[in-house]
Amino acid sequence: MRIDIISVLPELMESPFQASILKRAMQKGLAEVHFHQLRDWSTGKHRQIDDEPYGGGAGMVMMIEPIDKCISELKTQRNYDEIIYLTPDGETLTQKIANMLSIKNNLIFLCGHYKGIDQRVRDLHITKEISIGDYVLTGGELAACVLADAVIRLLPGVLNDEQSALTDSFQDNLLSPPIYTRPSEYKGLKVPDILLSGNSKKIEDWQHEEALRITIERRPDILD
Ligand code: 6GU
Repeated sequence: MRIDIISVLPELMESPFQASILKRAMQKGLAEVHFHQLRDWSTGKHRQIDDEPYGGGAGMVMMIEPIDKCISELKTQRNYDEIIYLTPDGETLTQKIANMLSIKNNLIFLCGHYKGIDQRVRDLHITKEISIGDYVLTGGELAACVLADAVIRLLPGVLNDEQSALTDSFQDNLLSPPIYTRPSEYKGLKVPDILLSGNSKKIEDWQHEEALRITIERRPDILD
């Protein structure tokens, strides 16, 4: 998978891809992420990429020209499956959306800033608008990292069997059951006996019941 990320602050997004699982995914050639500095596409004097809104109002609007030039150039190089604008008024990111994107080959993520982008960019190029939750960030960059992480970890070969994405919370509409590791007792706090029983059928039943209990308690909205 290839992800092209367009932003005025690409440096903000470097470290998430330089550690742990995402780093390994890059090194193995399973994913490549390319950053594009939007200002490189400005034709203005001071590499300007925003301007005042028509009709007035507070805040600046990201101009159509630099974004269109950047996306149009990328489109001449390969076919993109989705061109995604990260914006608080987009569709809220879910595991289902991450699963769907993980089977694509080429994606563009466009990070918004200021009051947003000229509507004509959305009409012309954007195929999907995604938010990562009901709160406001200063820009789309952190959201782009969240989305890239959620998608890249699902690519075949990125996780090993132990890290398998199939047992993640949300993947089966259930949150995860409680987990424990050694020691079996710490300051009087004991690991549930069932997990030490060696009876894998009983353990599985217990884990499912606990997952169900926790989901009903915390997130009844995600249950089938
Ligand atoms: Cl994608 N962008 C911004 N600026 N804020 C957000 C967001 C995106 N998702 C949630 N809040």
